[in-house]
Amino acid sequence: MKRKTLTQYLVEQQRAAHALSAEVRLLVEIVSRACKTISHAVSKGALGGVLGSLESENVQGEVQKKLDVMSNEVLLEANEWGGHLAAMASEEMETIHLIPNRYPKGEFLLLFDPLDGSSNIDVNVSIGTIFSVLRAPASASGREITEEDFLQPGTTQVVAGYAIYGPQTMLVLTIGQGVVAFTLDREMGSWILTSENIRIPEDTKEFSINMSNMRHWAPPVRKYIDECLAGKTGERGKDFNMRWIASMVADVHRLITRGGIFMYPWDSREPNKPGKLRLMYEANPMSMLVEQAGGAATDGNQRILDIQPTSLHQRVGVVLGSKNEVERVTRYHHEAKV
Ligand code: P6P
Repeated sequence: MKRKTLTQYLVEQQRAAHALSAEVRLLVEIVSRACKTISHAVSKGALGGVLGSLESENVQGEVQKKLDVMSNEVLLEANEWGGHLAAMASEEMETIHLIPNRYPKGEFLLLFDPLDGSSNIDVNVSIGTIFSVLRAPASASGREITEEDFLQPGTTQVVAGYAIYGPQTMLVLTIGQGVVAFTLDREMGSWILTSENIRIPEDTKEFSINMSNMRHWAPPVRKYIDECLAGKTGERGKDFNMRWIASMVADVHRLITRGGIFMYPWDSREPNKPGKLRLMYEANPMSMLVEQAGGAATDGNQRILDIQPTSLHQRVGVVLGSKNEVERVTRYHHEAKV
């Protein structure tokens, strides 16, 4: 049977009971087209003159890669004219990006990490684009959008997704009706539906964490990982495997595909920061995808999607993936507090 394209999937969702709005359908199609452009540039590597770093740093204080800036520009330019957005926010930009007055404005806010894992670009390891869609608050109608309008908990997300630029280029998406995945047919330039109703196994034998930070972890994280390392000889009674790609999109894609637990928890290197990863355009979209696929996502203590943001680029501890493992880590955090 002929496989569906992204367009057919979105048209069918629009017709279905949950009535995906025409603006959201347009938004997803435009973002997915921008991801095709980014995929094309990424795949050229050295041949495209896009590798290497710039002299500049982003708002996170990280050296910007040429592809970081290019990917950001691609997403901004693709989304400015459509009339579906009120404003955008990006890991690569300190302040929000308003839609120029020459274009109509819509009711949605788009947030993105244009190229996550960019430290892997120059060594040809999978990277990706993460995006999240919010509705502009009704109170914003008739006035200019402000950063505060973006500060909504992850439970208010309308759409979440990522593109992963790996051996295949894939788009993994949720509009709140489960998780689906599309594979890019480069010859036709079409996103082809290759996985529907993706479910994350509730148990796993695979954990994903940067072990070099072990001495900096809080006790509950150390306890959990020590038990995994003890394997059959310890109380877990089973051996675990470990993976760390240092590209959140790749590590999360693996657990969405076959189960696992991904952790970037608070550690004592920067005790005043809750974690390394960003809430609004990394943790929230990934948490929506994981929950929609039957997994769980907490900051160690509370559900990530319930966190009320206080600033656009705020960071958060992340523990997400197979439900039973995330619940174990979260339980250890709660026990440590009593
Ligand atoms: P570390 C990439 O820079 C990133 O933001 C995530 O994609 C990834 O999970 C994490 O940082 C890797 O961090 O400290 O292991 O290099």
